[in-house]
Amino acid sequence: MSQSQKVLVAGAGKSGISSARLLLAMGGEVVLYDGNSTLHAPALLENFEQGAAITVVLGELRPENLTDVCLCVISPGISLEEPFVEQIRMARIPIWGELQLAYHCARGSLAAITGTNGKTTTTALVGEILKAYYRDVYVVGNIGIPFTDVALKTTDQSVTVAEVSSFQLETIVDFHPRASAILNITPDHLNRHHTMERYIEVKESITANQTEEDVCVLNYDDEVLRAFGVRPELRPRTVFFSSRSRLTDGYYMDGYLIMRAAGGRSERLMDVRDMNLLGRHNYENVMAAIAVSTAMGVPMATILRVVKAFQAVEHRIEFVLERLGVRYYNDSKGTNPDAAIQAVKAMPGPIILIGGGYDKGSSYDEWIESFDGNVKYLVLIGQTRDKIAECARRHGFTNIMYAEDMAEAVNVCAYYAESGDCVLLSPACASWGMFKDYEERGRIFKDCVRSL
Ligand code: UMA
Repeated sequence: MSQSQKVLVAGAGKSGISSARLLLAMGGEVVLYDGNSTLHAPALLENFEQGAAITVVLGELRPENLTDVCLCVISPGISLEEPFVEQIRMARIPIWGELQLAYHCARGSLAAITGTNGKTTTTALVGEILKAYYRDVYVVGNIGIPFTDVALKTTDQSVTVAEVSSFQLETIVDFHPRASAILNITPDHLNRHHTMERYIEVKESITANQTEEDVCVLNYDDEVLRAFGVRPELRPRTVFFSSRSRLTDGYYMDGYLIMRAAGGRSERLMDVRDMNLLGRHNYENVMAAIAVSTAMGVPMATILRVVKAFQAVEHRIEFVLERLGVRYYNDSKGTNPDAAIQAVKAMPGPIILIGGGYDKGSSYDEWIESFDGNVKYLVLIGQTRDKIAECARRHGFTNIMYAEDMAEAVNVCAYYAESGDCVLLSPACASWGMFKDYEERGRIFKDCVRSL
């Protein structure tokens, strides 16, 4: 990036601020654009040094804002179908995602983890494993710390693990991880990607620039990924994991044991009862983390030691507290029906469930079916309340209550819960509309629970 280069950064959230800082640090000039005209430009500028070569444009992007712009770095939350993106394309300005910019500027080796669910837990676990073996480790991406935040700190010796969303993958160019993982693909974000085919294609593009020397870790139990793993044009070496089938090569479960197989010979790695994570989906996350960490050069003894000590990440089936014999769990990261199904299945007792939120165009049928007699009451909040209630009634589930906010929802749950029950926040919906993000939703839930 040279002094003369002017870059339009689209989106003034975490990714945009961090991209702008990186570009400025490299000597570039930045136009920071956000479609939300109610943002406050002076407050945004406080994120930068005084006199930095940055201007803020809010609301409408005008043609003159694109004068001399040679690149657009777009935030993951912005759809490529936004009208201003067409303006940028017409001006023949290349579009990179924030992830691509970070990759372009970063050094060292990289592991990248995607999938509809489990990617935050798997990324955090791989991060802990890498930290136990390497000195200079960064854990970044969709997990909450933009990769652009640390890109300039990385060195040839550093190791980075990135949680990568489909939104970020839409705008990669030469993004090339040494190890990639696709944990599973179930319907999500269809309001953005429109079809399942397109969503799958975007997820699979994590391997687009990998070579024969790289590794791609895939879930054998996911039909789409099983077929993808044996496609002749897939260049990286495939490593499968399975919680349902005995594999001749890869990682699989034999009862409670995680096994590693190579050339038809199997060895026992660990007993899942020796770790703190609950549920089959977590055993899958652990197998994926073992496979990725192995591909990143960490010895098995180190990997297993860290796996056994690892605790659930915040907001993902996170145990909050026990009160009057009722256990409270925060699964605010259950932002789609599939993730929420996993949380329902992982609960150790009858459930009083808080669900609902922003409508991403999901279908809730499978989620409601997964209740399977284990959910006593469903307390609904947010925009999707009516849609979920209607779906639940169609499936014969009628123990439904509405709450106006999280405090009311938690109070209703506490009132109906009996000793031995679990109160679970696992909304199956995004948080937008009622909360800034799923983290805020989870924290508010925990605060309400603690003040019961
Ligand atoms: N904006 C526009 N025009 C639009 C849409 C948004 O200008 O059409 C502006 C908004 O006004 C806002 C800014 O863009 O000011 C927000 O940008 P963003 O939505 O990209 O959010 P960031 O704060 O940059 O956070 C992003 C990720 N958000 C999304 O992908 C929606 C965060 O993932 C991620 O942690 C962060 O970068 C750091 O890498 C969150 C997420 O919800 C957790 N991810 C989705 C998920 O996990 O399901 C993919």
